[in-house]
Amino acid sequence: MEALKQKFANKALPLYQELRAASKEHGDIKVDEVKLSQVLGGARGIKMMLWETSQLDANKGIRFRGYSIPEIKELLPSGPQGEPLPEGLFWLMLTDEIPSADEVKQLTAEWHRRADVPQQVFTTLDSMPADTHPMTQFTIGVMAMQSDSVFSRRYAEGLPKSEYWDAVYEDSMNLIARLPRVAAYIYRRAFKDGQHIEPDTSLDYSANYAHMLGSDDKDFRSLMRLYLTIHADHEGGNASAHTVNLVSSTLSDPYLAFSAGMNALAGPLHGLANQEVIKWIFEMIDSLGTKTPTKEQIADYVQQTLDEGKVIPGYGHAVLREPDPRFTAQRRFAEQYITDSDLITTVWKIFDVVPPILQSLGKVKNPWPNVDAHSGALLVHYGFSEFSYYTVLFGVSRAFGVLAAGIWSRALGMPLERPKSVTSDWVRQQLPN
Ligand code: AMX
Repeated sequence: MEALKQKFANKALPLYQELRAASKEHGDIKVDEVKLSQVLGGARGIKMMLWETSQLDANKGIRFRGYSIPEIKELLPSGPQGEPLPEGLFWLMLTDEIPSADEVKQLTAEWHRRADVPQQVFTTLDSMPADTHPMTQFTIGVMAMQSDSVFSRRYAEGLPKSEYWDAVYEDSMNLIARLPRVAAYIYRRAFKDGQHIEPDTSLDYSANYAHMLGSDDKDFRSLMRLYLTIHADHEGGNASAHTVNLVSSTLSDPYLAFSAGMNALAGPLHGLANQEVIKWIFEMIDSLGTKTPTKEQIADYVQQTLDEGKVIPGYGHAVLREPDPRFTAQRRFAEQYITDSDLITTVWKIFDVVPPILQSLGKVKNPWPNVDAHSGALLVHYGFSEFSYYTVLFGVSRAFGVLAAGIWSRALGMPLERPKSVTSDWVRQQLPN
């Protein structure tokens, strides 16, 4: 058994016993109360699922196994310019241990070994119009691999419950390994006349993905390492993670569950916001006729967007109540690597202008930027201006978190997820006369 799988098994199996005992002996402990406003308000804040890999603090942002993004950047094995390798984050999420550089190297090699994409994926993608939205191609590409699922095959053969996690681990490792090839294939067929680039197995996961997209720029490789690390997980309640959790709780295999989650990520209030942000900025620049808008011009454009009944993409969050540390990490990256971008300067001006305007509306709970407010401008800087592709990058990264969490869920014996719904008649009956 490879080292990562063994380490995971050593951690997970005792925890399974511990949580079962806790549920049996202390199952009546109350952990939450649900208000009507939560039932009618998208279930915000209701504690109702176990998610081992990360936890989100409203003010401090995401913690991966307790580590903040600056700590992750400091502690995880990194690429040549110091940006963390997402391989290390995956290891941490599965084992609760910071891996050594050598362990991360082994994981990179393991993923290269598993990275062969079945021909039917390319055939399926090639049968669709090249201008099909890249996120649609992505979920279809993932679904085209489902017939390879180790979990589905072994389940049909009578897999015992105690071994579910093992088969889910195999599928998750294969899926993560294959995603860059599938995702790069979609990019090249949609935007580069189908001129595909073969993988380079001498590179780490992120650099190889960047290479297959068409860039061997060393700074872009670093950006990809950072990007794939910081987008990987955001606890379990967000729409894509929760979808994966819900679907996999039915014992749908990781291919089915992950592609379901990607359909949630493809919504404009969630992962599609990264495309919406840059689209909105380009429209603003077009409409103002300048690439260097002033703060006053930006403020007027923000007001116009709000007057049209639209949201300001990249701002606000269902949980966060401070600027997203993932935004800040991207800003730091830009400060370090990029000196001459009007677009990035505009992103920073928007950051100065938008929060007070949203605050003045009196209803927006979080006026601060989220992860999506910055990423597009960085990608455009390195030549990737095809913004309809951006959510696919997010999706490749999100696989690390949701699939690691999925392995945990099966190892911990999590049951079918099935919360309770109510009708409006029921709601009326609760109200005072
Ligand atoms: N611009 C304008 N209005 C906003 C707003 C924004 N960026 N963010 C919130 N609001 C509005 C809401 O639409 C809602 O208005 P309503 O009462 O008239 O319907 C009101 O403020 C209260 O909303 P909230 O409680 O602050 O936010 P929420 O938890 O319901 O929604 C989110 C969170 C992210 C969907 C919302 O902030 C939003 O639409 N932001 C813009 C889209 C975006 O950037 N999404 C990406 C989020 C991160 C991610 O998942 N990748």
